[in-house]
Amino acid sequence: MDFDLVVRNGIIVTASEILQPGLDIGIQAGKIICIGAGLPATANTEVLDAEGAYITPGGVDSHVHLAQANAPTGDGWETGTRSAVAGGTTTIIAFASQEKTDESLFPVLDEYDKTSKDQSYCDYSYHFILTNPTTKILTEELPVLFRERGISSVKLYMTYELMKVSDRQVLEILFTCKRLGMTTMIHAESHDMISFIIEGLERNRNTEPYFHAIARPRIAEDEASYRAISLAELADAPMLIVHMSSEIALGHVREAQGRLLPIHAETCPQYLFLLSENLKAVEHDHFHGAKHVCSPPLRHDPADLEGLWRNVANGTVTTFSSDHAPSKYYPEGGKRLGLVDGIPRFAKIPNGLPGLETRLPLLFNQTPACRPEGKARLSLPRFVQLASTNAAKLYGLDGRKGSIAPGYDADLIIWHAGNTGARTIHQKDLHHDIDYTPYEGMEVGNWPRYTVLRGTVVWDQGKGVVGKMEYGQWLKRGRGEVLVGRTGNLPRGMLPEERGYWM
Ligand code: DUC
Ligand code: ZN
Ligand code: ZN
Repeated sequence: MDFDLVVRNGIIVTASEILQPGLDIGIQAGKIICIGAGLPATANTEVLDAEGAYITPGGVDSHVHLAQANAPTGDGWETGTRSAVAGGTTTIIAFASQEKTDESLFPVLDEYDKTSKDQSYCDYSYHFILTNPTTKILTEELPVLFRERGISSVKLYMTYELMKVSDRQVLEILFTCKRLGMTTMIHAESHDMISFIIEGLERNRNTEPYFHAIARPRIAEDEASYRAISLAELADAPMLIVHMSSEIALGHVREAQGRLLPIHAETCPQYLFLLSENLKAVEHDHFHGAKHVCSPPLRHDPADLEGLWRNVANGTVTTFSSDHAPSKYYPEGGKRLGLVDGIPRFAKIPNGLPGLETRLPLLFNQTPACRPEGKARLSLPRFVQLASTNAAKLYGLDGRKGSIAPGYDADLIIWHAGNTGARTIHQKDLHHDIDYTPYEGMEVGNWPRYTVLRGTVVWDQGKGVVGKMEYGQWLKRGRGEVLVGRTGNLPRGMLPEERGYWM
């Protein structure tokens, strides 16, 4: 067997196992062909020595915003995906977003395709954000988008005047997605609670960045999450609640999962590592807290972080994504849009943080690879589930992405051996096109030494990003897998024949 690449001498970690040390991965035409001891190398074979380091699947980040019209100072495809590979991520799923006035999704998709074509360092796909789910879109367009373009998931917002859909529309979308085999993602925060509080804060002139966290209390997420789960239960449809930040809301998810409802949860680094006190930051000017404005907001108490970590460890959380949705701080159109005539107005600060490049090192730092005995928050296989495998399965990429096994794309992270990869996170070392990182100064015990995408090294920590921008491929996705529970449930108290009366 003539391999193009053999990766030797690593410790391979999958979503279920840590394989014995010293196995080789044989790669041909971008695919993993076999795993074994002492695989042969010919004159045509490149050999990469992992030197005993852990090897995990290339990261799959299923929640990334690039080239979004509402974030003109955010990352585009070139810079966003460059930072992805530098942090070990080989696949992203970004968002193509419908505006309320868009009557058809096809022109939206074509426009968005122009922003990504030949401009991605990593492989990619899109979710569609639906803001105006007309009958034509639901009955005629979504089936074609799924069948022909491989877009098998949509995201909905329960808040934001310009984005939100009503509960009735959520139901219509859930029933449609269930029928088509698409996955529904939902941003669950109560719009009415938030807009009511914002009015009061503005009336009382409490408009500094910190008040963003006051405007969107945990109860707004808790209530909307429970409502979203109830709508999914009525529709008997799989759902993923995105960027969860509240232990109570995760408790609703866990309770639903306990009843075998197919409810999945996503969380993000900011809700595991950062607190609302960051919104009071005044490093260079009094408005610096704006750098930490994201929604849901950062929570107040270290106990909030602990609550989330428990849900990461106990299996309630299905995916760990960056929600990379940044805006620069200084340039016009960025975070300082919230400074109106010199007066802070938190409600006008663009929402979102950068995090694509730092997502995996921050999580890997919580595994036994970087922590002393007994101090790790998650096992290495659990890291792999959260970093890669679960998102690949949930969003219809299984068999190709998210695992180290024969037949899969040869997407790998080769970490540094032992404790030789420790690093402090500094903005100056990152590859995004954003002028800050919220993780500045944090220490991580390891960093990807090599990132391999389809058998090609695209990141080499010694040399930098060595992949080519046009190398990233569009991924036509299939039907997502239900990873938690199952469909076929009856809402509590409903008679078996009841749905038949109205469906
Ligand atoms: N929702 C996201 O998914 N990302 C950024 C901001 C938001 O509200
Ligand atoms: Zn959101
Ligand atoms: Zn997002």
